[in-house]
Amino acid sequence: MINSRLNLEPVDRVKTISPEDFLEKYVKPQKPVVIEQLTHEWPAYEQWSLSYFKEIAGEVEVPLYDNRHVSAKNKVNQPHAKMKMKDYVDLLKTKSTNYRIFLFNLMNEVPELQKHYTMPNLGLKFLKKLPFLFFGAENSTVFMHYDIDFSNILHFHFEGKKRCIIYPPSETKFLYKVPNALISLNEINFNDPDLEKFPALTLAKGYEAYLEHGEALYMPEGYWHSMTYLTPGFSMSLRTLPRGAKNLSKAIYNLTIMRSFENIMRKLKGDDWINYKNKLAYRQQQKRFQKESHRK
Ligand SMILES: O=C(O)CCC(=O)C(=O)O
Ligand SMILES: [Fe+2]
Repeated sequence: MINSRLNLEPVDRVKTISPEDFLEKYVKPQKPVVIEQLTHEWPAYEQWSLSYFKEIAGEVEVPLYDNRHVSAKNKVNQPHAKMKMKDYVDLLKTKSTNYRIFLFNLMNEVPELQKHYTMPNLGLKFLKKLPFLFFGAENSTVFMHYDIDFSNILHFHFEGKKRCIIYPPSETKFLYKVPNALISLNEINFNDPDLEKFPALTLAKGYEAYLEHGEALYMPEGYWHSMTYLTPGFSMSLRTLPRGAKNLSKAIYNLTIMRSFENIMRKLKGDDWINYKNKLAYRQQQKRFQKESHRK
């Protein structure tokens, strides 16, 4: 375990699960679970590796992201570099890069990959058109965030080993959320948090999971997640739309009003807007923390 100072319990693990049990025990209560053998019948389970992707998608130009902080110039969704897949896989194996592939629909470029998996029979309808891929080198970390569309996510991991720290939406109030964004303060390292500076984190109750080749993590709607690649590897995520009207309307709000407002403010105010939001996030969180501690 990398740190035991955050309040994290291990995610439940099952080898396999019936759709009835999955819906009843995990989807209804919106609880995460790792399904260890969901991919064992897939050709992907045998075939997918970094070397295989180099072979089958070597010439595809892939967008890459590193962990530079958000600024008016560097929008969250804008790639920081591009490279051919074959060169990227070589770089990954040298272990010394922060560049990650994030939310890339490689299946569009290499449709053959779609023959290597099937939609899991878990009682949820996954969106066939949106199988996203993520790649990372040893020790690269994906900042703490939740996904804009509030979907239920099945996150499959391949090749390496990965650590996932996740929090239910109920914990948002302790996570130093940046206003009008879906991220925690960039400055927090969830693998080694400065709890003197960010004491509210000690109140947040979350989960952690270590994923190995072929394992799938179910993350319910609006769950916060931060992933660390412990060895070079890659993941695929499948998603479903939120089930209730409340989260669906939040998703629509995020994708429309929140995004446009953010873009306008960044255009008008640039980095001042981003610095203002970060300071506000910290101040508000500290105030809430002090109130909460008084009550105890
Ligand atoms: O593991 C990663 O690289 C990011 C995963 C993620 O953010 C997601 O599946 O939504
Ligand atoms: Fe995500």
